[in-house]
Amino acid sequence: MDARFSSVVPFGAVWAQGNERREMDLIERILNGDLRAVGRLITMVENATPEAVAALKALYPHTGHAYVIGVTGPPGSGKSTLADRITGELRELGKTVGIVAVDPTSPFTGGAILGDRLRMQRHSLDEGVFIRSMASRGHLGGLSRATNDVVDVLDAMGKDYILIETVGVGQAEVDIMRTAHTTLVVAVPGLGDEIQAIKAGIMEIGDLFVVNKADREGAERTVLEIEMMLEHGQSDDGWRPKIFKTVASRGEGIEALTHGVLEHREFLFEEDGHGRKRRERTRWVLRGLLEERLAARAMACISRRGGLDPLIEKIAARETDPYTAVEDVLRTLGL
Ligand SMILES: Nc1nc2c(ncn2[C@@H]2O[C@H](COP(=O)(O)OP(=O)(O)O)[C@@H](O)[C@H]2O)c(=O)[nH]1
Ligand SMILES: [Mg+2]
Repeated sequence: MDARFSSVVPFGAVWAQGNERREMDLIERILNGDLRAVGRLITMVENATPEAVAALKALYPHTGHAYVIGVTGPPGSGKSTLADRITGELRELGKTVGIVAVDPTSPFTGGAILGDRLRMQRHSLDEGVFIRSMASRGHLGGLSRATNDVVDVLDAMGKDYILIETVGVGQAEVDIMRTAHTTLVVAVPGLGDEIQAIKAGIMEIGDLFVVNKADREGAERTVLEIEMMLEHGQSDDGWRPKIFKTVASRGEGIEALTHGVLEHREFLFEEDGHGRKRRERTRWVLRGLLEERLAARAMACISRRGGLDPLIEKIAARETDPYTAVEDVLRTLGL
């Protein structure tokens, strides 16, 4: 028999210790900004492994320092180009930046993300910038929470600013933006209907509005349209959303936009809005986790009792009702 296996310490315990050591190592490396370790953990987060949860727990005390900027708007409106330009401005201020490009439609590294990479290539050799794209596949608990976790990882690795770029505008994007302190909503001239379409939900979460591609005809009208929409809404924290015109591809208007972000940041700090946003984000993460974990336990309980189908049949036959069935499961779980 191999001498390693005849040790007095059971093999399982040795293995667990080895695992723990590897995990500590991973945490340490991430805190030191090791890019490969960060990349590995993000992949683990994307695959929702138990090791990812353990690592996120260990990293959590080291989070809460980064300032998170969300960039959302229709595909092709110039979000990646804007993110790239804002990154340039922040780098000039001596700040480090993490970029998370979220593409819920692409099941693999598709054209859009490849394009994003190209547009952000300017910073690909800059050690102060970390870029990561995320696809939608297999996110237990949803893409928005996985994104939130990835932001925590970049926060723990010490990035000063983190930019989250979404692919389009919809409910998924609204959820993703919950992680951001400042949300930029990007529009382009000549997309009147688009603005109408994004009016609900997205308009409410915008702290700053960007009319990009201002080199195109109709930029002024788009600004007016947004102004009109903003007049109807009233932000509950006293911040008056601002509108910026940019030509991201030429870098025009980016300095003013970046200053707008910093101004909103100042505003949040003064009004304790920073703490409020953090608590809102925490509330949302907590609720999401609770729902997910409780539902998983309930489903496990149901499958131990033969699965959902027999239960559905019983309800259909009026032998029981959905309320009683759920109460039964909760009682079994001790809830
Ligand atoms: N004319 C013009 N084109 C731009 C501007 N900003 C970005 N683009 C181009 O618009 C296309 C889409 O930009 P991208 O940043 O990928 O948009 P995203 O899908 O929102 O991330 C690219 O070809 C950019 O070069 C701009 O201000 N004016
Ligand atoms: Mg993009």
